[in-house]
Amino acid sequence: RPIGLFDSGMGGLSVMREVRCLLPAEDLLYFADSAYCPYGSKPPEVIRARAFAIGDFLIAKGVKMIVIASNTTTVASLDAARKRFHIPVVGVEPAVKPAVSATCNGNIGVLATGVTLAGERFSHLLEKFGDGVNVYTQPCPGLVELVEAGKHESPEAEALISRYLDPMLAREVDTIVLGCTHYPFLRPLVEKQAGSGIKVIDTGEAVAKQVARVLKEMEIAAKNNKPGRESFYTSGDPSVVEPVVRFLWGDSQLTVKKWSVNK
Ligand code: DGN
Repeated sequence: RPIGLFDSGMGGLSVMREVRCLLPAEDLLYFADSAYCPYGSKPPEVIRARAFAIGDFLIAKGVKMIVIASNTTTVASLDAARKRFHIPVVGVEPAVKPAVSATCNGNIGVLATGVTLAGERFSHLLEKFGDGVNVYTQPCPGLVELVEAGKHESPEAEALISRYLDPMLAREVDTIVLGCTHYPFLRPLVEKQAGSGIKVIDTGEAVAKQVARVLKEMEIAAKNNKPGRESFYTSGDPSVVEPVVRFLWGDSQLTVKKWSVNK
């Protein structure tokens, strides 16, 4: 049985590539909720309703675990999803703890969506790990849309990133957290603008390790060593979504199927 992963769009592929790397034998099923992207500006109840509808779809497809590959959706729905679904549900959150260990001068910047930064989970993270460090947060409207359009290496992306990074760099952050799963695709531009000596951290690898731990604990890991397969679905228009998924996933043959998940 596959592991199901989803996001508002294609950002969660940055988590899926880490899962694929760590767990080559697992079948993976990805759902991009492109018709409802971006989630960052939507009320939490709407995001939660999407998470429930998508979870039902993934379970109908036979998944053995759900990975909410979106910080925004984790904030809005992880606890409720764990109550609703009778299979393990793994979420993601900004890598504040690793950033606190990594910083030398105590100045950390976090890039994420407004929903993630305003959520209780994020304030808890700061209460738990943020003692003695300065954390500068920056919501980044527009970046998700550029990744969705396959423009993660474009001059527009470069300009928007500089608008969001400059105030942080002026405050001498030495560590930057990519707190949205779309942003790892922008890592080269973020690193270029931040310059050497600034660490850029995301959560993909930590999430993949958590997925591996849960599979082992529940004794549901793939039993053979055959390479796992991937399948891709979207609520959007596959003819628009497919080329971008091919590009981001690095496979010019893959196909994306349509699935209209209704509330
Ligand atoms: N990729 C999502 C996240 O990690 O928060 C954000 C998606 C969105 O639609 N804003």
